[in-house]
Amino acid sequence: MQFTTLTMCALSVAGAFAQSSSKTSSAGGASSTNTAGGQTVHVVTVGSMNGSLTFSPNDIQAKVGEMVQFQFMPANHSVVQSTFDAPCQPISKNSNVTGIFSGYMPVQASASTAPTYTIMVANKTPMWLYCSQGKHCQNGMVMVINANPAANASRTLQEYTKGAKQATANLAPNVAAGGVAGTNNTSGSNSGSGTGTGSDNPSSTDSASKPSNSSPASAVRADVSILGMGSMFAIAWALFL
Ligand SMILES: [Cu+2]
Repeated sequence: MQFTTLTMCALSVAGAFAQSSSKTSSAGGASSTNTAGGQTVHVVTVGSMNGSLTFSPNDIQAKVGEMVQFQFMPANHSVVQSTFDAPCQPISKNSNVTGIFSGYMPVQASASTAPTYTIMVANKTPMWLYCSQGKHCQNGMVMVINANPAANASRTLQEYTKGAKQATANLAPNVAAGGVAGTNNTSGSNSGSGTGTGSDNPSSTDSASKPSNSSPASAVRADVSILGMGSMFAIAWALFL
């Protein structure tokens, strides 16, 4: 599971029953699309079954109102938002933006489901993200949502990665914020709502490196009880499937 764009109805429980569903997957696992309604969810795999320190994909474009779901592989990663200029530090340290933080997501190597963390994209401002575990940020576990090379050619994922490499510390916020946690099975339940907020100046993109990984065990399906639909929606979804 590398890059998946899921489209699902997260607008109403009734919608889950009303909408048709389809799923396509490319043979190479490069991408797949689920549609069951109106909501697009971009899936990012955090880490990998082989232990690589990657977000995959690491450079995505998401429209306002779309969602990004992080799916966590072993062993223990996180997603934190920083400014472009201060990688490996929570954005709240360097701006008035709270930013997103998934919390740490420990996952056993034998796990058959992946914890998830889902945000809604609130605007087109680039969101610079890193993993706060160990030296993962310094070692390149970084990504960007909505890089904007047209607006600022010097702000690339490549440059952000360079900055991360030189960071003297890798810090995490105290509490999770900005998204909704769940699991990628259909029996999970959760509640709450979240909004991802960009807070940085426009930036550029680096599409040179798309880290590869494999997650053979994870026939991953996005948790549907995202963004506040709660357990009722999860149950509805399970029935619907
Ligand atoms: Cu990590």
